[in-house]
Amino acid sequence: MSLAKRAFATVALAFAAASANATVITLTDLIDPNPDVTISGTTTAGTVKSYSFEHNIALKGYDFTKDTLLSALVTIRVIDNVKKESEFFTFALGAAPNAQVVDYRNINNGNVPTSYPLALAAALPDLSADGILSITLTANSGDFIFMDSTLSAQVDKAATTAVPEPASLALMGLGLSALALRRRRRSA
Ligand SMILES: [Ca+2]
Ligand SMILES: [Ca+2]
Ligand SMILES: [Ca+2]
Repeated sequence: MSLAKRAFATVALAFAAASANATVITLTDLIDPNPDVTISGTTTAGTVKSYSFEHNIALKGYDFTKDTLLSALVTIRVIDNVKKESEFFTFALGAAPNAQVVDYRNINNGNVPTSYPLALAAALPDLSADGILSITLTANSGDFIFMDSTLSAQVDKAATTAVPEPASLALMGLGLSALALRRRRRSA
């Protein structure tokens, strides 16, 4: 194999190695209303019956056209330290036909927040499609206070396509012509 051919093969191998490396990363998104939101089954001043918000991992580096969403976990934190009673409430993740709806009964009364970790199952395709997941918290009776929601997603970043940058191509071309020149000189 000529020197030029060997040099070219080495460069080609380097590009192939770079393109084969897919990486799994964790993206997190926090929704933290300030002040916290009181959600109440009986609408009173300063409360809502339902509260909706959106997690968006497209803004955190998820490219829905190329990346693969492997899994996601939403952790919703609430507290019931004002009107302490037994409440009925619903968390709805995603939209039809990929909605994931969970009904709950009673948040512990007191000053310690309660965490609800929800692994995305039915709603995973909703998030995967565009990086956005809408969530609606509803009080059917009683009340509670929504503190914050954290989405943590495992994303397989798409393999970088082997498109060498113009600069690398130019350098490679330069190297090859130098080699060719040397060979010509030597054989002359
Ligand atoms: Ca309660
Ligand atoms: Ca309550
Ligand atoms: Ca908050």
